[in-house]
Amino acid sequence: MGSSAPLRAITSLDDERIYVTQPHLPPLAEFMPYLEKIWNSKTLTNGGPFHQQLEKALCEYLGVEHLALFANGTLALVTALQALRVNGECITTPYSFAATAHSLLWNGIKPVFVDVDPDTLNLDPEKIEAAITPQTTAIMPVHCYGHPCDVKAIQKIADNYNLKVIYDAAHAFGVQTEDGSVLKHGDLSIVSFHATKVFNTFEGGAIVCPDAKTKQRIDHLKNFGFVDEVTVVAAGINGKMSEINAAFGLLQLQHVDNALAKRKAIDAQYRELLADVPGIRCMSDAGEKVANYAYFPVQVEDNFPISRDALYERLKEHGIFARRYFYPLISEFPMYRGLPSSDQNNLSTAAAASKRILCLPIYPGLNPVQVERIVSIVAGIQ
Ligand code: T4K
Repeated sequence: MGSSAPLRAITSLDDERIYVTQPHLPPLAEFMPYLEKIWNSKTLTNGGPFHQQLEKALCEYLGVEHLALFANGTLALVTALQALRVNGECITTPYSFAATAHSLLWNGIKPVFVDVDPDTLNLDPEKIEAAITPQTTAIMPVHCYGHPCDVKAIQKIADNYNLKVIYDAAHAFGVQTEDGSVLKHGDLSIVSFHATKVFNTFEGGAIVCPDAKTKQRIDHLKNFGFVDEVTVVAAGINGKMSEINAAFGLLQLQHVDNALAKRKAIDAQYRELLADVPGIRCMSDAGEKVANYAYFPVQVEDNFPISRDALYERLKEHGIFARRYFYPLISEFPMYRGLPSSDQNNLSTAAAASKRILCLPIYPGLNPVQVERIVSIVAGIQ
């Protein structure tokens, strides 16, 4: 112990720290019966009973036909690309989390970045066509912050050029448009159940697929390519969700509507309180019928007294840890910087957004007094 650093003093600031998100957790006692079942059965993974039950329950809850659970959303993305045999080039957005483009590199696919729409910050369909080459085989849009992409326009382009569409719907759990679940669009959609997401299984994710045959192929791919004890049909990976995560997901599903309602109330409170703050613009929704309030992004405009980064720092001084999702752009990371499509001139809307957007804390446990406190700090800046 002698040479270790002194314990950090516990200050009143520590007590009041507010992070961009905090996972929703049900009462621990409610999870115990699930754990007992796992302990008794000794079935820990490889598609056990909780895994099967959660797949079924999520299909019903989300209003989709088929779904394959994964250990996380990134493995789901990597596997979705394999399932559709995507190769060559894939058009995607630079305004996302690193995992979106990384899943392409893991498959030896070249990402081609296309700019985003200024209102939704989703891939701009009007700019996709110009980026298509003979090597293009797919489009990977992101429903950023859970706001749906222009799915009709994207599908039209995909149909015209015979391209696959894989939606990175990591943020879009439970989101519905006029046609029902947003997860039904494209060839495949992937969702994330990471601790920071609206529905979490600690770590987790899923691929939503349109038919049983595709799900079967995905199930093989997430289990090393095994079809049976002696038959391996592809160089699959270990992407399976464990029984603990699946059991936890079943319990979480019982609480998710309540958690979403709390998010909705926080979103409404922010919008009301921020309406009169000059220079802070709340992002409008993108026409979803049912939103999930996964994030609360605001745009810090020129007439706000300080820059987005200065606001981020100022909030931090008050113990409020907002996040600059998504700064830097993926195209600015070293492994993508050299690509022709990473040229900032092609990505001016995404580049501007990455310098102006700040995601304020939103999670079911955030109370109205805390929201007021956050807004009063923002509003009080001269
Ligand atoms: N595609 C998109 C568009 C994505 O946004 C993501 C993930 C993926 C694909 C990949 O899905 P997964 O493979 O992750 O399933 C977080 C998450 O780690 C990541 O899942 C998420 N996107 C991304 C947008 O956000 P960080 O680096 O911001 O996480 P971190 O650890 O800084 O957490 C943020 C805050 O949340 C912390 O300040 C405190 C709180 N927190 C976090 C964790 C992990 C907790 O209170 N408890 C926790 O256990 O990336």
